[in-house]
Amino acid sequence: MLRKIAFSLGLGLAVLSTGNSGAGAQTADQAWLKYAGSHGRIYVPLKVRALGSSLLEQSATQELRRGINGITSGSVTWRTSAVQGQTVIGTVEEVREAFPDLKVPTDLGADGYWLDWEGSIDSGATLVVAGADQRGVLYGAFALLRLFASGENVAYLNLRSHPAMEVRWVDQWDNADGSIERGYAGRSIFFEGGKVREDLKPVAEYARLLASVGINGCNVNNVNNAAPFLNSEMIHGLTSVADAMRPWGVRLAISVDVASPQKIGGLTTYDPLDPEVKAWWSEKVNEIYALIPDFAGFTVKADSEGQPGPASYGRTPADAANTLAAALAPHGGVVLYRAFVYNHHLDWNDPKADRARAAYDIFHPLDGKFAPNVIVQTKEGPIDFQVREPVSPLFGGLTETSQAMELQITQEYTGQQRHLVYLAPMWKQVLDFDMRVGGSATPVKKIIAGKNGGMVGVSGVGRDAWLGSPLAMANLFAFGRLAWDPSLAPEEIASEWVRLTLLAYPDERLRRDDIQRVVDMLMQSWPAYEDYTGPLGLQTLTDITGSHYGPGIEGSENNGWGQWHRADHEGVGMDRSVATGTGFAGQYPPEVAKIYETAATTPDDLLLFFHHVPYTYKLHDGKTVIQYLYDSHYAGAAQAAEFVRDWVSLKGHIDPALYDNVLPRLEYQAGHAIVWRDAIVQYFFKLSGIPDDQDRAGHFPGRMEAEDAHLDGYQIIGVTPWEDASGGKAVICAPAAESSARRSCSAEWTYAGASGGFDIAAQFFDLQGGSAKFALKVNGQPAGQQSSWSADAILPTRRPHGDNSTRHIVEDVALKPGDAIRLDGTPDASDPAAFDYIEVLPAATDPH
Ligand code: GCV
Repeated sequence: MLRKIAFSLGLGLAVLSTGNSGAGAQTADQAWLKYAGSHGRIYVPLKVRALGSSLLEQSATQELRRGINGITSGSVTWRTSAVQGQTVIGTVEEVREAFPDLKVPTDLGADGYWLDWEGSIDSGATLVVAGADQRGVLYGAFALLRLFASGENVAYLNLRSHPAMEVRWVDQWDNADGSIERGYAGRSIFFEGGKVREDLKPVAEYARLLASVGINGCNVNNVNNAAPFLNSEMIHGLTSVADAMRPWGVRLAISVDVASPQKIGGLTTYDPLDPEVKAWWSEKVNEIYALIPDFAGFTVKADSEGQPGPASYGRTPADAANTLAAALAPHGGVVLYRAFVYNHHLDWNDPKADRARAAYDIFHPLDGKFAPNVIVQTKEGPIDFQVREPVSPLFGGLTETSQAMELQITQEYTGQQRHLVYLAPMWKQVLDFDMRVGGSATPVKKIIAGKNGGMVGVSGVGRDAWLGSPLAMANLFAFGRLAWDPSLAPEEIASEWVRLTLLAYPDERLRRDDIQRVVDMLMQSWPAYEDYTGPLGLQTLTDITGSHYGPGIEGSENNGWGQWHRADHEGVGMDRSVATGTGFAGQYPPEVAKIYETAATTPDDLLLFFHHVPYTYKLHDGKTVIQYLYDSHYAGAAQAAEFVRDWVSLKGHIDPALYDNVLPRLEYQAGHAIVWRDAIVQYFFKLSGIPDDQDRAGHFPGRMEAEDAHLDGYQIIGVTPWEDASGGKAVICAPAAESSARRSCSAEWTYAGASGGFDIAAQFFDLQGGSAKFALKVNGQPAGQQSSWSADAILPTRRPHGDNSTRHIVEDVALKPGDAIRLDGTPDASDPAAFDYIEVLPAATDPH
């Protein structure tokens, strides 16, 4: 069982809620660009000579000097060897001119680089960093530093590389007021109070971080609130943002509202085919390029989730995209038109209605009708960044159109950075998926790399240490690495990131095993999250109309949003077959469509996405669907607990600050995984009425419900949704503000188990609006160390349910039959010290 949650949860919750905002400068060094050391023996000519003086080459040179200096003369100087000679940096033309005898490649792809070692370790060497172009120089410098810092030997190196995709962008969903839609790491680094921020140093550092993994574009504003960004004042402000990112080869893009000609231009229409509208866009685009000559282009969300669009005038997405494209084309800009267009007022009672169909139904007929500088940007799955979805069939349905795949780095439906979920394995499956277009091998990565397409990652970085959680940074890193080279293995990327992030600590005790342990944690994290949230293609079983965080199974049903799973007493899953369902399966090319058409041929992990089956339906290994639902939730929660033990085993081997930052996050995750497990297991147990063959569903040894206690002041409430609390009920103490006479409430049980030493977990609701206090007592005395705590985390929502249900463990409590166990709760402001149950657990060995 988990240990020390009691001790560290307070710290952890503080970390979860406040991060490092306001604490010193926000720099790329806080991520993977630490340059503090290396564990391999590295040989490096220390002198860096720049052949060119362009802006990007200056950045490359400065970075190389900084990196080499840091790695070789910082606090971790062991095992580096200075080599006589020089590290030379420049474009291929410059290198050719400076070294006429060198066989410099003549066919490097755009943005590519060549790293070449000439000479020897003993008698002196020239280490060449040659870029196909200026960006290539920068990427070559970062590639070399990555090798150094991850402990690779670069002596006698000869390496060339170029990106597989042209579009390698991140999208921010930042609002002008400084908030970030689906951001979990503080406020915007770009905007505040309706304007561009004055301090853009973090923007420059962000661009540096992005460049280090080859990202070349950044769209800075929310697709849902784009109109203000075309005001002339804002465009002026954006020039500073472009200036901050330019030295790192990251081009600025913005989201635009297609109704802008009317909303801010004062026209009476925004019909994309109206000549005045077209002229307005051209003029606006000219205004932008006059200030930002390397402006990258526009991203568009239209006719989607309430955003205006061409449908208002009976026009198509191609009409709207082409109008914008025509304005941008003379300047070399592009339009990323999002295929996330669907009707969110679908009829839930219509068995043929299916949101998953929308992108293909709308965009496939337009194939070939888009201007060459339009790229259709499609989310990787047909719904919305769920924990597992099939690949969007649209990738196979647009053979004449440039395409980009949109992925989500910010963990909206995958734990919001409070849960460790390394997403590269999910992305890799999508990239490798063979669409069989025309009956031949067409992996999605090949489709998007063709015709100037690529990958766009919704990143959501903020002022709180970029993504808030240090381990979540692996996702940003992996996104860039995969957009550069989608053939990389997620494990390889994880290993690289772990070495860059963890090796920076000058402790020789960090062993190969430790590195592998963290890599394994990352690799196990997406499967674990899928197991305890929504396995078998059910999608993330969260309230899709709320925070998208904790369990909320029925939130997906009975509404028009179309994220349905259709669970009833008999069975579960959406029938998307052609024969009897919505026909979605038929949107794939024939070989793939055939696989998804029947339950027998559909892979188990997508079964319920494509088929409605009885709970007793047998998966490929013979296990029933219902038993799998029970088992996977227990296995996923057990894996989350294992992450804590894995991390604890690194104590003393890694940077103590990193260790302390991550541990409470993992402890919190382990507790929240139990909330997920219990919610989904009890929901399907009740709905199906089918017992768990391991007898866990509905049985919680050692659990004592709040509603069964002798209550003094506490009132029993029904929790909504009911499955988010054990037995559907919890207790609240009337908030102090509403009942000034009452300062605290208590719940008391008489212990009837065996004598011995135990841990006691208290499952409480940590609500915003105050910091309620709790104290656990046995026979009137504090139950042990850390038996008092505060509910001071910032978790979603202000009413008790699965978003904010969390646990505190009091360790080593001596109990004997007849003992009185009491939990005192003291409300604070509007936080009513709500709790669900306590649980007496076997005491575990302390792994700390
Ligand atoms: C920016 C989902 C998210 C929204 C997001 C939308 C989109 O629905 O919950 O926050 O809006 O996707 O991608 O446009």
